[in-house]
Amino acid sequence: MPDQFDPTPDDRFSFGLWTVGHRGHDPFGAPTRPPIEPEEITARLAEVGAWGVALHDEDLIPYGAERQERDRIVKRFRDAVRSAGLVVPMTTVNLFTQPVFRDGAFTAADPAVRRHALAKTMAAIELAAELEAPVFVLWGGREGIESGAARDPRLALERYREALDFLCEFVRSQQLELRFALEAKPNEPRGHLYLPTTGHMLHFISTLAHPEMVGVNPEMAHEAMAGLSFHQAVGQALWAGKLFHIDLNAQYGPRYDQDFRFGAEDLKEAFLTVALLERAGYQGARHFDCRAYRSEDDADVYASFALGCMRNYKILASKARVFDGDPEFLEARREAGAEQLSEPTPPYSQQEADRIRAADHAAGIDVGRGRRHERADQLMVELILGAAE
Ligand code: GCO
Ligand code: MN
Ligand code: MN
Repeated sequence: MPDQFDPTPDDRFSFGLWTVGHRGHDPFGAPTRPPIEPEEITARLAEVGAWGVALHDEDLIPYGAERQERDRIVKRFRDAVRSAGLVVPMTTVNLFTQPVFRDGAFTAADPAVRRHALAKTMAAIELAAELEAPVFVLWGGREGIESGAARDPRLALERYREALDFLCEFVRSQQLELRFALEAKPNEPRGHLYLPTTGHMLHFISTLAHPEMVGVNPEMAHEAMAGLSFHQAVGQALWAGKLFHIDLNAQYGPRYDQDFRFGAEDLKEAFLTVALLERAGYQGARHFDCRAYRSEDDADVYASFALGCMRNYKILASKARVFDGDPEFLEARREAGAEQLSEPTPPYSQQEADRIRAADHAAGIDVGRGRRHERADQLMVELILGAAE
């Protein structure tokens, strides 16, 4: 039965072709779902209330396709997107599947591989422009090592930086509005990836020639693989004005990248993420980078998995409105210091420094008083569990 949690295009939910299109294969097993065309994925996404469809170049165009065939494929897909009433909020380039990228792409030791990676990315940027995608994600799946014996990380990072600078100049030369969003992951498929967390990415961006063109695409599963809190990574990205895109999904602790349905694990972290995005007025795509369990068929993929991601977001968003608006919650959070933290510290001046040093601030602090985080957290948990509405 449809209800207020069923998605509409106004919610700006998007899925990658590679997510709902995933056929259930894994390193140990063959596909469990039959092949499906991008056009059918697009139509089915529209049916369940999604707003956008994202893609890698190779989700649509086979590697090495001739120009004519490529143009035909792109036209057919554009028509399908248009007739489904969807948009393409993000595209990306696959720099990890082909054997040529076995030792990296932008950070490959072999300069010819690095040039090939740039050429493939420039072609993918042209595709982004044709599909009117405003954001281009770069996820460095092969940018890393298993053994550091023959790699100085400083050199690899320098090559990485040069690639980004090159690509920013390319986008400027084409007078495109496109912005880049860098996606961190600690490992998988390489043993160690360069720039393994969103925090690493944020610093890296500050070294670029055009930092204003580059932001981040944090993924929930990837921060969890590193044992980190996703909403804190998202918070730092928002604080830096760099949340250009987001990959929502779920992950059970530090293990292989599970890419589960949003809300399938760690509901508290999912809630804190949604509350933060909604409070911050995040305007970008709410993108799900996840895949249905291998055990499922395509009916489950749309009716339970895709719809589930979107419904879970909306259910959590409605709870976040209570969390940020209901007097009982506001009072509990105030008691735990939420308002105190919003009071700024005065900027440095000689007088201010003297004043601060002259007073005995510690004397006024009741060190015996608890900070009431237990109560704020318990209330939040009751809200998530549905006991406090
Ligand atoms: C993964 C990554 C990818 C990227 C995608 C877009 O773990 O495999 O999250 O799904 O998000 O390649 O760049
Ligand atoms: Mn992932
Ligand atoms: Mn991702």
